[in-house]
Amino acid sequence: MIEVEKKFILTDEQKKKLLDGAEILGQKKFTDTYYDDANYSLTKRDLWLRSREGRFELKIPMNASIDERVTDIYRELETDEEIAAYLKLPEGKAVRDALRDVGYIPFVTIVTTREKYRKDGYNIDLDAADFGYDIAEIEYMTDEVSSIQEANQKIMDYAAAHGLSTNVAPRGKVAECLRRNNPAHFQALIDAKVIK
Ligand code: V4E
Repeated sequence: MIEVEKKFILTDEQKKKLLDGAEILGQKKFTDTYYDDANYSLTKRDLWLRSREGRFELKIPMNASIDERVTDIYRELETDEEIAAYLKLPEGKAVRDALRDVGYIPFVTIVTTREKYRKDGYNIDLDAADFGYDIAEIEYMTDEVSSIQEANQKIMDYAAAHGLSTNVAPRGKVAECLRRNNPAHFQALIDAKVIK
């Protein structure tokens, strides 16, 4: 699947307006552990490998350059086979073992409590991360590359119609956690123009 999403830090008033009339899909709590090697080889290429509740997932960027991007666009690989093939991991081993053998180790673990909503065809997630950071996402999922640009524009228009500023890009949970706890990794991602 391809995910097109935009992050926001909401005021109480913006949250009320955005959720007005939304269908609540539920609340869940999950743990993400992100992996990289000592040179930050994955994240410096904007590749995000994580284990969510024990299942590996890899986000692959489909974005324009950081200065041009208006939303975050990533393709998601969700099977061990796809991830092992993409990362060219040694064959014949469980992904967790193969990752360790080639030097990918955990660099951050975040527990998120997420409220999920649906409104007008969009997924709206309100996340509270365990290190004290709240962030909202408006998200559109597609499996058609041809509908990415349309989704991009629709999210921007939708956000603007709800009084949300679209010319700021708040840091995601991982970026903010690195800023607070791992300045060297954070700076490497800024230098690589992966985050601002
Ligand atoms: C893509 C990315 C990271 C991986 C985590 O992505 P995120 O969407 O924050 O996580 P989450 O929990 O909402 O995943 P979901 O449940 O939606 O699959 S960490 C950093 N990035 C890139 C990134 C970026 N380039 N710019 C900004 C402002 N934030 C994050």
